[in-house]
Amino acid sequence: MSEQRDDKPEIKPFTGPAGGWGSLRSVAEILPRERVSPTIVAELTRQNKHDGFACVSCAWPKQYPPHTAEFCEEGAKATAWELTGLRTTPAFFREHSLTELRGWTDYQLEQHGRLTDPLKYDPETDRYVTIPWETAFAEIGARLKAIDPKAAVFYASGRASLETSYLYQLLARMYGNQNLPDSSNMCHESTSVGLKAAIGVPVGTTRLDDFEHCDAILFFGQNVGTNSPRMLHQLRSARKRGIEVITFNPLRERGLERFTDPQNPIEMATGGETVISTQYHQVRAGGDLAVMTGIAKHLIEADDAALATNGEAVLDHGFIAKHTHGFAPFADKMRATGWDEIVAAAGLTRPAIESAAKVYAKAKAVLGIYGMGLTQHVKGVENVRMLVNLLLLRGNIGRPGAGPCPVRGHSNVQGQRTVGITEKSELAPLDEMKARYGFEPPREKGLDTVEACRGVIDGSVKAFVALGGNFLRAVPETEDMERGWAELDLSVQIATKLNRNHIVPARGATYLLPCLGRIELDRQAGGPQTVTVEDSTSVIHPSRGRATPASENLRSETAIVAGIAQALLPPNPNVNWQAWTGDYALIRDEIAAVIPKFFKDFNARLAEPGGFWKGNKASERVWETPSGKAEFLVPTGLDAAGFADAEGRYRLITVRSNDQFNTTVYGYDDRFRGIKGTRMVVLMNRADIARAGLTDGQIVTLESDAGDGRTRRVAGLRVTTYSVPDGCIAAYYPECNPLIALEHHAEESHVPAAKSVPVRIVTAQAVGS
Ligand SMILES: Nc1nc2c(c(=O)[nH]1)N[C@H]1C(S)=C(S)[C@@H](COP(=O)(O)OP(=O)(O)OC[C@H]3O[C@@H](n4cnc5c(=O)[nH]c(N)nc54)[C@H](O)[C@@H]3O)O[C@H]1N2
Ligand SMILES: Nc1nc2c(c(=O)[nH]1)N[C@H]1C(S)=C(S)[C@@H](COP(=O)(O)OP(=O)(O)OC[C@H]3O[C@@H](n4cnc5c(=O)[nH]c(N)nc54)[C@H](O)[C@@H]3O)O[C@H]1N2
Ligand SMILES: [Mo]
Repeated sequence: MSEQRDDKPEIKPFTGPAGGWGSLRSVAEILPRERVSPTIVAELTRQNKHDGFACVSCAWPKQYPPHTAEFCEEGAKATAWELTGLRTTPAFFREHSLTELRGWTDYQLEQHGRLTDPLKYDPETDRYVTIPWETAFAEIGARLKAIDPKAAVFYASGRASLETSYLYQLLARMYGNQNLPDSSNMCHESTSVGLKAAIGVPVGTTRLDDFEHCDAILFFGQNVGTNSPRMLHQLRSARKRGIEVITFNPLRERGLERFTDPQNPIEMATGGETVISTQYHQVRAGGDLAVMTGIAKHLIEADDAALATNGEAVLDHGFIAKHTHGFAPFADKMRATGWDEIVAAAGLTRPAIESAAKVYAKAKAVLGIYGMGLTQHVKGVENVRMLVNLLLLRGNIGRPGAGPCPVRGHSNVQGQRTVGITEKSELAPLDEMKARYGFEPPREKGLDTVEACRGVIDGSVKAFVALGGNFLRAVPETEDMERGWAELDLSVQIATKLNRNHIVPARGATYLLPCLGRIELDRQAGGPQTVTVEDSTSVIHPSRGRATPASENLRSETAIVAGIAQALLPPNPNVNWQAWTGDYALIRDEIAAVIPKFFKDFNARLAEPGGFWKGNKASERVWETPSGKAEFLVPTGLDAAGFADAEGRYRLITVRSNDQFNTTVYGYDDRFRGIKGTRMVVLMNRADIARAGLTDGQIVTLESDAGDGRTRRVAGLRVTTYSVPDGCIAAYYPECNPLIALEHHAEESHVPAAKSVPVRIVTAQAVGS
């Protein structure tokens, strides 16, 4: 049922709610599929508990006190995926060459389970062969020493703990670069750049209990039912209080419509469900700038009218005067922008936009929740800033129930930035590290993801170390990237499962180093270890793994990073990799000393139930911006897509299914969208299908329309009728990444613009001719 059968998929609208029995069935199916033993199922009850482990799926905060089962369908899948009984052993690699494996799907590659032994690619036999850990470290150290440190990249995928991440950035900087891109560069970097400039902090200001105090939520471009399902509990309780949830999303996403709580016996028994969105607006891809302009215009003009007649003000003038800068030019721009332009760019009617504005104008405390639908556009940073503009108009930052709430992706992606995994000097504690360790940290800006890709393609990047992830599959410009990758001197992949990145070897040497997952017991010289992660709301949690490791030959991520460091760096009396690996509490002491602002008394604070909050100045209305105030931004336009419409050109939205975690494909069942057995679909509305002369079920090819003369194609996609706005189509990530031009990314933040990719549809005959 969740098997792949592209030629005979089952596609029919899903009529159930998010959650409910479908969610429990889905969990029940994945456990046997992954051969997870019954004793391991018990681990699920420890998920997201204070003495348990932090879920390895998304970064949504954990409720305290927790539910009996503080996990969701997706979290259970992620746990099962990590604790699988299946193994990808050295024998597997004796049987399969890399050439053969390159013909496999992403799903098949990960399906053989956990990696068990350190491996090195042998070009003679085109196979991975085992290598002792110490030999691997020594060879990696020697290769890195032989190149200019500026030509090496240290990527992190967002899952590794604060302890490992701190060591990782120290390793890169002591070696001589800050080429430290992480998955955040493909994700919420638009948030980090936009919020920092607007309100002085690079993260959201809201916390879990704000859901209890808000009286409206603006929900932009985040697919809660699939990507952060535990938030449905907070949304459900907020809805039970009668608050309004106004959603903007081109696709009708089930989790944003209706939810049945699988942990509520009465709802489960009676088929009861909660309507999540009270208004659902299917905005055009990239149309949010226009929507938000419309809302702001409505508010400002209503306020102008009220003031002219001595009525009640609509804007919070006290807040604007005391706390913000740049209001006047912003308001003028909103007044001057015409409704015709707004309606055309948003793809929504004026009454629809005004109905949202009216709710916002009355609400006393409003949360602005958002995800990739805002950040992954050419104007992704402007999208984020425009949402802040809206919040500032009514003082909706720094009071209970109000503020921006970016929903982060990987479970520790925000935390990795907090402890210095960043290519930007101003965000890393360089002076503190210099003083403590006595070395000169590089100050030159490092490479972000887009710049690292450029370097791989043009040959200036020679070595690539990856702390998790599937970089080659996650980034745009697949074809050039794979070609460039094959020319590298060195590829080091620290991973739990085999993926596409691992089977594209470097010309020099390729190492595949298998690590412990977070759910597994991490025993070091000093005994069993605890690690920490930071969630989307800046709360830091301990996580203790207990499950038996997938193989005796695994090492912890911390130990692997330290192993590379010891082989590469000259001894330094202040940096004791060996002792730190033996006892992670010592690493936390280092973090506390170097970043006291957030981590003072780090070890002691791990005992705080529910985790500890690292604090957030903007939430106290202290604005760490150059003006000392929160900044309004005048948007430069109304369309976030960054390209004009043209005959035959579509805006392709790349999305995740309910059966995947990023490039990891758990199965072929996107339950909420009613698509089973295939991921090779292109979702399109009925009128567009007819206008293009296509039929539902027809197989087509998508072709990039980036206007740079390059041919980029993905073939074999099934036209599937779906509710999306005119001119917008949707298809799955990562299958469609070969269509995205590297230079099609967000201005300022460099996040690849994966939510509005210019493409054309060509039929099989046309491609062949
Ligand atoms: N199960 C599961 N959980 C995950 C992940 C996973 O793959 N699987 N990935 C994790 C990661 S790393 C991340 S970053 C998050 C991602 O979580 P999300 O932020 O939800 O990201 P996407 O799935 O890419 O979906 C974005 C949503 O934006 C909508 N959208 C697209 N374009 C636009 C637009 O122009 N405007 C508006 N308003 N909406 C738009 C899409 O229809 C979709 O509903 O989830 C994390 N959690
Ligand atoms: N077209 C398009 N492209 C996108 C996106 C999109 O929406 N559309 N989204 C972007 C986003 S938001 C993100 S975050 C990136 C994701 O990019 P990445 O973070 O690079 O990719 P993942 O798929 O999360 O990485 C999966 C791999 O991580 C490894 N892994 C899993 N657990 C562990 C662990 O505990 N330790 C270690 N060391 N390795 C582990 C496994 O080998 C697994 O195969 O993709 C981006 N790319
Ligand atoms: Mo992400």
